[in-house]
Amino acid sequence: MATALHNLSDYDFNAVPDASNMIFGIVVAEWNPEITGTLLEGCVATLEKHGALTENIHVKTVPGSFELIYGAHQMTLNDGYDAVIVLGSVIRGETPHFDYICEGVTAGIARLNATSNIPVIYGLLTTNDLQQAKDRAGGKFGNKGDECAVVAIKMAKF
Ligand code: DLZ
Repeated sequence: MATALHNLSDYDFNAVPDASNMIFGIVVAEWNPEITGTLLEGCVATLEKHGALTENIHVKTVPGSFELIYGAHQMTLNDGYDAVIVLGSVIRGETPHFDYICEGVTAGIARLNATSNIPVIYGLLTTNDLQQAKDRAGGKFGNKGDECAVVAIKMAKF
């Protein structure tokens, strides 16, 4: 059955809700720290820009991106969070390890989104080389950490 047609002007796609009453968990991977550190800085700064209180942004580190799944799952079990954000950087190497990690993390986070009561935001950079990662972590293509913060706020309000 066709859905009712709404006016586009009913929606403001650019509006970001106020985050001052929201609590966020961030899980960040220690692999490629130059990249994940910058993702984290951007993410926290953007959450705060939209009103989140510093004490309501809880950061935990995990050794590598594969552990983001476990870390995020633990945070979803904690009643207090409005959204969880995972931040990692996987850089293609000489072995198929890259594909296994990317596919594993992607499937794991997708599954958490389908089974948890809160959204889990996917901030995993998957790049062929370090320069591509830098371009997306505060470089010419912006900072994926900033984007994840805005997505987390919007999804927390969903
Ligand atoms: C093993 C591994 C490799 C080869 N590359 C990366 C990477 O580019 N980025 C990342 O975050 N983690 C990497 N890891 C570590 C795995 O994510 C994981 O920590 C280990 O396989 C142990 O479970």
